[in-house]
Amino acid sequence: MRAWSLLLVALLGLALPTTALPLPVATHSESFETGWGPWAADHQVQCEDDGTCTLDWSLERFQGVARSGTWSLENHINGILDDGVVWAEAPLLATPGTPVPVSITFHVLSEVHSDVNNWGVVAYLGEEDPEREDDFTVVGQTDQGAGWRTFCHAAVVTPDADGKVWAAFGISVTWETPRTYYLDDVAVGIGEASADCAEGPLCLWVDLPVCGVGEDP
Ligand SMILES: [Ca+2]
Ligand SMILES: [Ca+2]
Repeated sequence: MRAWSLLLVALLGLALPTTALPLPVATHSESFETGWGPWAADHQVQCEDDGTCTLDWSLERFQGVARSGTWSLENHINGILDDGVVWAEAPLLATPGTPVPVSITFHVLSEVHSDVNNWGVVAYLGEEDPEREDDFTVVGQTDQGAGWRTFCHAAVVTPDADGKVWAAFGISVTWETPRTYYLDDVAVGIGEASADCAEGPLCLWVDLPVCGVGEDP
């Protein structure tokens, strides 16, 4: 290339406005068929902070109830304390210090439709490891119908110096009873809010215990 051509290219480059390219979308999906992937269990109950109680809870992979495949997460909480949140959390990676839209979509199985005794479905997206109930957003309620229901949440997150974006989803005690729910098919989109979240939570009514199209009760 001649020298004048190189100069022209350089001048054009200087003259053209710089347009920020859209960030690539990275989707992290997990169905818990072979393990936890990047996810881990965590919980919080207020009275554990002062040593006056211990929350009776578990969050474990479970085979036999699933929205897809045969495995899901079984979330059990004894709500006798009338308090407590149990969740799965994952540290994911994005560009350090650059604000990025993030979305999370997941599914919770309610075995019955009930107008009372509904528990909170919660989610978190942020730059810090979620440790407390206050970190979470209530994105819906359980037992709005029998079957798997889709829940989602979206936020703009500024990853920390290591590029970490934390995502979490779980169940929050509302009534003083033991309760078990199943959670499956979580997807976190980094770089773009998902269409599901843009449109709000969707319902998918299914036959139990494995996903299939069913009747809206
Ligand atoms: Ca699964
Ligand atoms: Ca945590």
